[in-house]
Amino acid sequence: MDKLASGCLRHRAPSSKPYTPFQRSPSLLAPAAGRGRSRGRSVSIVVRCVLGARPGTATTTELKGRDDGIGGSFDFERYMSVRAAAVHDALDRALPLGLPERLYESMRYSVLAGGKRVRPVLAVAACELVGCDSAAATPVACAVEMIHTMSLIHDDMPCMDDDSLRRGRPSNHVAFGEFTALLAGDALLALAFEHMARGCAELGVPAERTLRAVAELGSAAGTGGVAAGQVADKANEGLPVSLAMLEYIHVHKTARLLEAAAVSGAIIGGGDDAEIESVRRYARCIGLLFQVVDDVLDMTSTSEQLGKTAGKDVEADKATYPKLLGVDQARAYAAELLTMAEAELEGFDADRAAPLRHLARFIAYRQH
Ligand code: GRG
Repeated sequence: MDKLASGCLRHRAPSSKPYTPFQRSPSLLAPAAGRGRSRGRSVSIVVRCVLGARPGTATTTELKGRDDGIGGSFDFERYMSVRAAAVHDALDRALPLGLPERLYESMRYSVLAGGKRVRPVLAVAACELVGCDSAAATPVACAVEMIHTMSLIHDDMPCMDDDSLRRGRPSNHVAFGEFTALLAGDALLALAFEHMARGCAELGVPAERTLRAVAELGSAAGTGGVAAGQVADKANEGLPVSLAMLEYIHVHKTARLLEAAAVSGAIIGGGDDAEIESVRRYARCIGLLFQVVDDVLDMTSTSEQLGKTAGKDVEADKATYPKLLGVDQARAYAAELLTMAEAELEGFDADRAAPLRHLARFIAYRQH
């Protein structure tokens, strides 16, 4: 970790101002001043590689956990695959084939195509972090994956990024045509909120928690997040982009949905306000970290490795962290974000925080 952290100080958060558009967002990421919770037992984690140096996850763990990866020590790969499989099955059930068949086929094609399932696992892990069973977070986990998938479908369309490859297969509009893809995205967005409302009610989640989580996800998808970030991204295409604007775009387009996934999970799980705000700060760090890593991977990986078109940012002369900072400094910034994210988990029970701690590292060290 020392090696990782040593290059992180050049872009340290300058202040702790609130979340405001067009403000350099690391200011949001400043760790909170002392929370009143006792520190949990530390987890034994060995980081074996530096950013970008090795495929797979970055962690080695002692294995003696429960079957789902949680226990006295922790098997992250097992945890991730069990939780991701549960989400996949729940998505499959949430989206049975119906009429109009082509619309359902198109929705299922993209939702069930795989993907890393980082956002839904974040929601589940945050729910568990605050002491609730993972099952309570299943509807919100599905909802966030539906929103994410719809954003990918629309992002690939000719009027947006015009990309023909997604999750290792032809993009939705290539497979189903443009108007079906557009409507599949629309329907997924609507279904996300319907599914969440119904699913949480069926599980007996208190209605005020569901409402709060719905507002969180709605804001993150729309004007407070993905849609706003995408508009700014498109409007600035071909223009010189400052670091502040780049960060505005990435915080909104990418980080807000990751943040909302984790925050919604913590809300549904019954976290108190202090816990929810810690989760928010953690997730803001990893949300931005996710995009910084994405930018680096776009520049340094192949399409085969990514399952989507590599080098698109460079080809389109897009502003990215490696372009503005250089690859080494972009990696150093990622390392700083990882350190800040992990610091936010220190007030929680270490066993319960282990999935989120490992998830942050998974995001930092991922290869696709
Ligand atoms: C959500 C209302 C609404 C509109 C969408 C098109 C659009 C507006 C936004 C584009 C958002 C976008 C595609 C941002 C990029 C986020 C990103 C880094 C995606 C890749 O996520 P991964 O790597 O993908 O988690 P997988 O396939 O693994 O799930």
